[in-house]
Amino acid sequence: MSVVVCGEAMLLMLAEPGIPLERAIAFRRSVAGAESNVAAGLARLGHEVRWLGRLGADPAGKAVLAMLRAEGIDTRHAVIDPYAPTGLLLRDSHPSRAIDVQYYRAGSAASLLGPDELTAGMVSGARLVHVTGITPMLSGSAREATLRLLELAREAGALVSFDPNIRLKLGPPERWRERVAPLLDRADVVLAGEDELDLLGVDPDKLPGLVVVKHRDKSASCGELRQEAYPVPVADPVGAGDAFAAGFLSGMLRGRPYDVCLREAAAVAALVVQCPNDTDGLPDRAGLDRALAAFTEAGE
Ligand code: KDG
Repeated sequence: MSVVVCGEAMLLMLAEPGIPLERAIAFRRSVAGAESNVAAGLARLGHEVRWLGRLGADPAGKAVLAMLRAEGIDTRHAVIDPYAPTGLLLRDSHPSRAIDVQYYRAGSAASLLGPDELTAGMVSGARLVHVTGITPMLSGSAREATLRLLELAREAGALVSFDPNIRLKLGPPERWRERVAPLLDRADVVLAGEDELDLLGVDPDKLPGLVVVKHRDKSASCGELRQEAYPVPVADPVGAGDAFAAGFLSGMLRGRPYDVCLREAAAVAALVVQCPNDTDGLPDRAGLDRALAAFTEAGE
C-alpha cells in the first residue's frame, strides 16, 4: 500500500451541466469528497491507494463504496454505520458562474469517525498519508481522529500531506483557524491556496514542511519554482485542487523533481476541469503523458 487517504466520501448528485441547481431535473449520480478524489487520481496514475472513512449502510453508502472500488481503491477498512446516513452533496456545474453546492452531511456516518477506529495496521507500509482540513471540521471526534491518524502516520514512517480545503459552509473562518491551522505544522507537504493560507493566518515560510501554493492567478509555486496553469476550456472547476494534489503527490511518490511534480499537477488539474464532475477527467499514466506532450507542444 503506498498511499492512505482518510475523509468523507459522499454521494454526489450532479445537475446536468450548465443548469442551475434549483432548476435542474436531470442529475448524474457520482462520488464527492476531496480525499476520495485524491485517492481516485492517484489510483488512476497507478498508485496503490487505501481509503479510510465511514459510510452508512444505506443505498447511497453502497453506491459510494462500489464507485471507490471500481477505481481500484482499497476500501477494506471502511466502516459501515448501521444507523447514520451517508453524506449527500447536490451541486451544479458551470464554467464561470459560482457553483451551487448543497451539503446534506450533518450527522453523517463520516462525521462520527473517532480516533479509536483508526489502527496502526491501517497505515502500516504506507509511504504517504493524505488528509485535509475538511475532516477536522466535521465534528470533534473527527478532529481527534485526524490527530490520531497523523500520529499513526508518524509512527509508521509515512509522509503526511495536508490540504486545508477550506469550505466556509462547514464553519466560519475562526473555527478553521482554531481547528485546522495548527495541523499544518504536522505535515511534510502542505498543498494550499493563497487565500486559504491568508484565511488561516499561516505564513508559509514558517511551516516546517514543503509548501506548494496555489495562487489566485491559477499558477502554483513550490519555493522558487513556479508553474502556470495550462490554458484549457473549463467545464467545471470543482475538483481541480484535488486533481492538482493527486498529480503533485504522484510525482513525489515517483521521486520526480519538484518542477516535474508541479507540471504534472497542473496537467492533471487541466484535464479535470475540462469535464463536468470531480473525477471524470482524471488521467491514467499514458493519458497524463499525452497531455503533457500536447501542452508542451502548444507552448513552444
Ligand atoms: O474538492 C471537491 C470537493 O468540494 C467535493 O468533492 C466535496 O469534499 C467535498 C467538500 O467537502 O466540499
